[in-house]
Amino acid sequence: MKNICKNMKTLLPGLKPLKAPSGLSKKKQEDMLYKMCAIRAFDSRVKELWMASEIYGLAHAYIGAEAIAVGACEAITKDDFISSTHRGHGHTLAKGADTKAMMAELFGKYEGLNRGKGGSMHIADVDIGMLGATGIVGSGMPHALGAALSSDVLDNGTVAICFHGDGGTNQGVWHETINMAAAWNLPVIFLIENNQYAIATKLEWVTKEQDLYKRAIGYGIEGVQVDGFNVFDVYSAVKKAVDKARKGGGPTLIEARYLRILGHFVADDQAYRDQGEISDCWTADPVERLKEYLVDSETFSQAKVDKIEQTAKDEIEAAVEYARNECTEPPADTLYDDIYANGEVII
Ligand SMILES: Cc1ncc(C[n+]2csc(CCOP(=O)(O)OP(=O)(O)O)c2C)c(N)n1
Repeated sequence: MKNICKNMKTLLPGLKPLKAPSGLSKKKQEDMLYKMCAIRAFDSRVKELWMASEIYGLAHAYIGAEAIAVGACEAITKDDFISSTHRGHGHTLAKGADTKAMMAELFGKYEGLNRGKGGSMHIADVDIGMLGATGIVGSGMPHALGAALSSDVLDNGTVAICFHGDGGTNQGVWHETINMAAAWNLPVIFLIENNQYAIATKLEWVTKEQDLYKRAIGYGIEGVQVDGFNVFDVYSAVKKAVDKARKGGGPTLIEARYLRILGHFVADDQAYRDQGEISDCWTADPVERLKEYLVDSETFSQAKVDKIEQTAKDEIEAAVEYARNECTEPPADTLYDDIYANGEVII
């Protein structure tokens, strides 16, 4: 593995070479690489399209965090649930959303996943258990709790994963949700994506205990810290937590440590940040680390890895072309559709 800077070592104490868990099939490893490459390509194009004013609404790239969403979603099934954040493209793609319908949504087109009304920050795909991205920090917590409560009431064995940032952990709803999940022993995994920043605020400025997983002790549940740049680490920790939750073992708090590589939103130039720290982040690039591991471990040839990456890029490019050229603007008379569950609008 390439040199990891001192700062990185301090922030990511668990950073070590990748190693696939024993028994993880080649197919699963290929899926992981494909999805991580697709997320990277999707958000790289979103950044360009946003800067060119081709897509609407604020957009937050998931670049650098791909290992977290993919590692976690590979450990659950289509019937399970996830709740998301303002940085939700990676979660949605990892859960299996259609790339064309997703890109159309960001273009504000009628063929989009949410008919163009959700956009980047409120994208949802309930059919695959993706309960929704949300612009309100911390508000995905009760969504996941509700899904876990329904699993308990219906006794159907499903689990819910709640993705959220380190900034979200200082919201009141975070504490209320985990306390209730713990007290009622619900099948939910709280997955903190700790990238050390909430917009331009460093975690250390606002939180005394930097190891956020340790908060689990206060709720009487298990807490685990993993390297968020390492897809296999995330996968193994989430799989263990999911297996436990399905057997009635209750919630787990997982802190996936990574560093935000890009700005808070796609046009943020991070002038408030040490530029050396940003370039150092790229040495831990989760996509490159996975590609390197798969070739070095002779799981796949370099040609196969290149092909997987190119196929993912091509899929995203086809999604851009579809959203740009084949989709339509929402008709004006659909403005009030899909706002209330029963379709009634009271003005
Ligand atoms: C309740 C609430 N407070 C403040 C904001 C403004 N805001 C948007 S994103 C953000 C930072 C979130 O940081 P974090 O949860 O760590 O997620 P990250 O962006 O790092 O992935 C803030 C403060 C908001 N959207 N909602």
